[in-house]
Amino acid sequence: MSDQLLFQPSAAAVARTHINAAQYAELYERSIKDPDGFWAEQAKRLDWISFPTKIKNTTYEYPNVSIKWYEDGVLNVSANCLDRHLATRGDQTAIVWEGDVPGTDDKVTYRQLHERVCRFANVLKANGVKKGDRVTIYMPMVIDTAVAMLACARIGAVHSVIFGGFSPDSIAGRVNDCGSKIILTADEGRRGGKTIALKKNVDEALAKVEGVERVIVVKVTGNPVNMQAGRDVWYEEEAAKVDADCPPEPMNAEDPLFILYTSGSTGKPKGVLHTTGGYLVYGSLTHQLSFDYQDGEVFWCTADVGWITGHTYIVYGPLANGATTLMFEGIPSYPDASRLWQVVEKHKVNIFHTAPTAIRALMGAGSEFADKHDMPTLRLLGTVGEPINPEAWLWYHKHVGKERCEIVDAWWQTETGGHMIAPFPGAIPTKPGSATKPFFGVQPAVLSPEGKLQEQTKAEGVLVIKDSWPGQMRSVYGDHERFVETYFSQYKGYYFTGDGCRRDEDGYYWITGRVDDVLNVSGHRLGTAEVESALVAHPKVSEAAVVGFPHDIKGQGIYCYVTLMAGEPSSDDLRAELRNWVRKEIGPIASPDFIQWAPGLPKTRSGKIMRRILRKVAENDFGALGDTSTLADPAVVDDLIANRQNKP
Ligand code: 6R9
Repeated sequence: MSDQLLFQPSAAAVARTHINAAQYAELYERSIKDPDGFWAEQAKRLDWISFPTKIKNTTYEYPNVSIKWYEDGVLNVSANCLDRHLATRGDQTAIVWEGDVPGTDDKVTYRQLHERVCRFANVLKANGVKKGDRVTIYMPMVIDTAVAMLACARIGAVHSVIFGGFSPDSIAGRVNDCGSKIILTADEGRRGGKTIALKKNVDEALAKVEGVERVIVVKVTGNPVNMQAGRDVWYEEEAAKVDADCPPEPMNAEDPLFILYTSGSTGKPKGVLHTTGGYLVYGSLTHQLSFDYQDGEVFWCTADVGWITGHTYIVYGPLANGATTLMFEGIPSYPDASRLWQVVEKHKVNIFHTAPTAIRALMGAGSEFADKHDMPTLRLLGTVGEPINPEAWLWYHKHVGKERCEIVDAWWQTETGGHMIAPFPGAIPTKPGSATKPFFGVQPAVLSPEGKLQEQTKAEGVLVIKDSWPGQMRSVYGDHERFVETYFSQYKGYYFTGDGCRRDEDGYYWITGRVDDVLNVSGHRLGTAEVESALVAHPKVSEAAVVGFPHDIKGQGIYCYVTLMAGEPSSDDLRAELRNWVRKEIGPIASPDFIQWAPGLPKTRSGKIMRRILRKVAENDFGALGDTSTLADPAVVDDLIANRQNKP
């Protein structure tokens, strides 16, 4: 596929856009030359209790990295998402909810959402939650989950949302790390025609952590669950005891808003910390401009609220902008591959946003599902989470967008809070597979792996960012040193993204994927180290090494090399047992695709596993194993090649 396939913005997109090509160029330049002036101006999009006089105060200088934006400003996120809209759009729909079961739906207006958030906030207070306390949220895709997040923001509590697919062990680790004393959950979740035992998972997690005093349970399916007296309460009963009057807590712009755990290349998941003012300015601005959101439109992002995409582009960005945001409880393939398109038509969606893995899966199911639906209201399609292959981009454009919709491929990360590289619709021509150009205030740079700045336009290497933007994470919760070491130590003076990229002759960025030991499986981040430590926790496993390999639908699959304890016989049953074990330890997203028995792993004489070789074997690329002379025992490589797995 040529880089030169270029799509000009449609006449309709050019006519309606907030920002045209000339304005993009001019404002981008201003945002870099005068960040204080530019971001002070942008801050006016929010309601402040006290408008900031200090705008940017950041340094990437190792090891004194410090990031502050709007540091003397005072505001409340929930007031910005709710209260300020009541006078102008109190009766407008804020959230449309589409249930897993076709035919089930719901909606709330801004006024109703405001009331529900205030009531939930009072329930939190009545249960002892104070400003600064961490609140774990392990809930399904229901309106009450957005309510719970906003209720935390209203009283200044810091939420930590855990994706409903994570296991009890993963919950326990996250609850323990942030020291949260309260968990908000539901009896069960629904997904793809199945139920997910959320409360049961919380119970199992709590057998492993101390300090949790209260579990508040929202009724979703109504099936019976265990309630531990003195610890567990039903939300509905608590809500009946409080009123719906709860003034928003004035928060400093740099007060924490939430923690979200994400995988890195080493150790356990990190608690990415986002704060109040900069996050909301950046989240709401990117939501408005990268999707060219305009009043009255219905915006649908298919992510789960358990991920950053759900935080910024289901809840905070859209609601800060007074948008109508759609929350979908189900999955793209249930009951069949036309579900998303039925929902688009049913709720008259204007902007639709999903991940490449879903696009590839739906493409694989057959174009006829999308072709049956005209979806006349659709005008813009987003893609996020992993690199999109041009074939999937073109399919999306043709079969979903009917060659009429703009496509916005947005590159960003949990750490960045909002979009970083993405085409402004109506201003920037797109190339299938490229996230195109940086957002305001974002200065990407390409370095050689050794750290040399590539100054020429056409370049390839690792992607770093030169200076801070308001949505940037501020720290790793409870471990600032880990923050500094992870993102600022390898390439001094830059924020290291962990991604590789190419910049073409037009200055367009093409993200090529992670250059560290982070996997991207169906758009979900997973550290190889996490899967390895789950495997070695099994009593029959002595050693394990995990790498990614290209997977048609998931983007990357999980390939595991496992060395068993001496004398332990290998078998397909054990393979199945290990697969289930990893699912149980981490969650179904970590389920290994392949497990290869490896009597030995390729190690250097100093004992380091040579992952390069393991990756090549997993990729079936034996011609390019490179230098194996530093291996302690070169013979292990022949054994690995001879026993490569090609069926699960
Ligand atoms: C938002 C989100 C971040 C990693 C990131 C990169 C990959 C995300 C992408 C993309 C190519 C895009 N990624 N968007 N790669 N094109 N448009 O996904 O956050 O879960 O933290 O993942 O995802 O590798 O570094 P997160």
